[in-house]
Amino acid sequence: MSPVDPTAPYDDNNIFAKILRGELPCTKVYEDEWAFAFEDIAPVAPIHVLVVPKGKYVSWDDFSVNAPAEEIAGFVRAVGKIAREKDLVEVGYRLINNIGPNGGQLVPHLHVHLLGGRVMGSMLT
Ligand code: IU
Repeated sequence: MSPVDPTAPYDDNNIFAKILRGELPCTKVYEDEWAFAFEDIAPVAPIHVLVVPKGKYVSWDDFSVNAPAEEIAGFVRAVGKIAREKDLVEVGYRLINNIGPNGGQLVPHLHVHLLGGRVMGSMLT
């Protein structure tokens, strides 16, 4: 896949849009008014969940600029709720959001990677 152009308009045919519409299968983990979460198909940790907003946002930049505050709050709370449901709060976990080409974003619908179930190494490289 090509790196995401963060300035491109939202593409209704992106793979996560299709998952959200139920047109492609996924292993669903969580759903509420604001967010939908499913298992990553290529997990890098015992728990690797992708959390996406139900709204159409290309990236964190798009979301943080254009989403209503209620939607941002709903999404952020959903991410935390999934971590709690997976009993990750005490042991800890990692959230990652890749943005644009340098960030390594491949799918042009905002998604937060929630990683847990193992000790994470340093990622500050
Ligand atoms: P990125 O942050 O855009 O680089 O992450 C994309 C993720 O989406 C990556 O971890 C893929 O394994 C994952 N993924 C998926 O779970 N299902 C798919 O059909 C596709 C990618 I394409």
